[in-house]
Amino acid sequence: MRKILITGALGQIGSELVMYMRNIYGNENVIASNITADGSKKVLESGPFEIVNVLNPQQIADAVNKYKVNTIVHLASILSAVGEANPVAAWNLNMGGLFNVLEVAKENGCSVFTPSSIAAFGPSTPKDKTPQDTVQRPSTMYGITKVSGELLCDYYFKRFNVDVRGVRFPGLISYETLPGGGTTDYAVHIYYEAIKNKKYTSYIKEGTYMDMMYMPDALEAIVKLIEADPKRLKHRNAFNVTSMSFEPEEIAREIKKHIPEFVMDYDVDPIRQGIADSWPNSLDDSAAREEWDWNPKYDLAAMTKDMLEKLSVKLGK
Ligand code: VAH
Repeated sequence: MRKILITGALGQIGSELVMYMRNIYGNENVIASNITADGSKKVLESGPFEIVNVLNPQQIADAVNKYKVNTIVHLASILSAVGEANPVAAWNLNMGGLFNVLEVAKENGCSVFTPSSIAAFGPSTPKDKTPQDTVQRPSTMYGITKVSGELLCDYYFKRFNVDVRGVRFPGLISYETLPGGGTTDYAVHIYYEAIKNKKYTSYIKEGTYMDMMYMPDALEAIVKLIEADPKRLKHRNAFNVTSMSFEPEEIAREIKKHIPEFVMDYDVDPIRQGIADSWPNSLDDSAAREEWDWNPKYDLAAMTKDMLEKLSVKLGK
């Protein structure tokens, strides 16, 4: 039976992954951990919770030993926009935290899942249908930590036989917990603003394509890869995964099908626009489909319908 420790469990992915995994593996077998206890009551009250600062390896080891953990899902990370504002903090947390998790996993025989990102690609990467194996020269500190993390995970697998796996997530869209300082966050905020104010001012300019994914598909991808037959895996860390690629005008048009009076204008943020311009327009996710049956269910139309329905309830509109 899996005993799973999730770091960053009160963040955008973690707050939903904890509940998703508790439904599959049992509440007591999924230990949520976070640097603070400030977040989802559902997570805090439905199963074990520990305060863990991933920069303190003893706290990770104590949680692993206390619950006899055999699987670590490492999500604690600083995202792209916050990372550009605080590059030293981003390097320290993203690399220091991952290193500590891999060392604890090595010493305790744990497997590891940790996500990379489309941010691991840069301006010299082929932009359309970006291949699984290609040039990776990211131009953001976040992207540098992601490609470095991919290489560190490959090293721990090859050198120490730590069963570590990961995906390159695109922008993740969800209604439970807001994202924490990314570049793709506009694709979440637009839904909140459409319901609250029927208008949105985008900080990403028209025509800027980025890969995106609805959270239900992301949660399924994590568990599918964790449970995949290792003999099928030709890659391990950082499978390209995507569900859709769109630019601001396309998501606005889809919202207008539900809220006809919705209007969008632009006030472009040069920093986040520069980050977005350095990323791919679309990924080739064929390796994930071939090696562990990746198969997303939500496209832009289905995601928009569900997001607006769920947010109308959440926002009492
Ligand atoms: C960010 N949402 O914008 C994250 C993600 C692909 C982007 O890594 O930084």
